[in-house]
Amino acid sequence: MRVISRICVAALLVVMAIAGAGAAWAGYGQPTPWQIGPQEAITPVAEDIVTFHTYLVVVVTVIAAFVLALLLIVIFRFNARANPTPSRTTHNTLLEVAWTAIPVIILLSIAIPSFKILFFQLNTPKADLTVKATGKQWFWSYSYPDNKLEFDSLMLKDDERQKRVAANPKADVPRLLAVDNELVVPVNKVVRVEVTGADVIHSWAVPSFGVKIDAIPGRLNETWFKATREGMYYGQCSELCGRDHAFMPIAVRVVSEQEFQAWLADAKKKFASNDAPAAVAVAAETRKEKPAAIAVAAK
Ligand SMILES: [Cu+2]
Repeated sequence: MRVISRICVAALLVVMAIAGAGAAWAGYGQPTPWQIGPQEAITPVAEDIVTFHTYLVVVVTVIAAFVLALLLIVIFRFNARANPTPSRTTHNTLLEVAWTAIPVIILLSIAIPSFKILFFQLNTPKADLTVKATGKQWFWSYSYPDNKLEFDSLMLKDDERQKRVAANPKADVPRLLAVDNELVVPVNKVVRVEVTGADVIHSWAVPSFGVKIDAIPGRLNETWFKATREGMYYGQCSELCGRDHAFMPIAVRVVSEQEFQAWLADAKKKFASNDAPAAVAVAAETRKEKPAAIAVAAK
């Protein structure tokens, strides 16, 4: 028994060291080299998920160490050479009750916090802002329904990233993650995210927010987050959706309330002027086509 408890304690210490180091190496808003833990949590939901994850790592490590210890004892103490005349003992009521009850208790200790986090994730509190993310092959469209604002968010190609760095050497444009138009949200505000797909199933996921939800055509899914720290947070489409699945990143910029209002005013002008010429051109095109149609009908 002493051997078993020693192995368990040693395993626990290793896990705690790894979990601690994992937190130190964890990426801030994006993955980092040698990162082994989850990305840094910046929403209440993500914090709960990371804590639960650490707890699970401890549980599985202790169980694995315990089973390994039992196996080693059986291999070395009870092999044919060390133990030539085996005991014929069968049934031990206390042991049988214990090996039924203890796993049940372990499973309950996992299930209860797990369901708590699920309900926390799924019940959207009163939202300060609603945004809608639509997954398309292969980019995201974002809209702010209360502000009549809509735009597309496409991954920056390598030459576009180089151009941005040339213009501003401090620009942080991580490969395969940086986009042309980020989703911008205010800090410390509850943001409701409505998620849908325009063609096939995509998935809107941001690890630092603890958010991952499928974008399904014909269905409006809902999730929420409350980012407690300003910064850039990246995610990727997390449902295999076709050829460029790997190239439709999600970039969310969390800013102060004033910065958000300023961005909103700018964005309304920027994206409105983008749409207007197209609408005018389509209208003109329609007008041009009419005489032709009439001509055909006359023939
Ligand atoms: Cu996708």
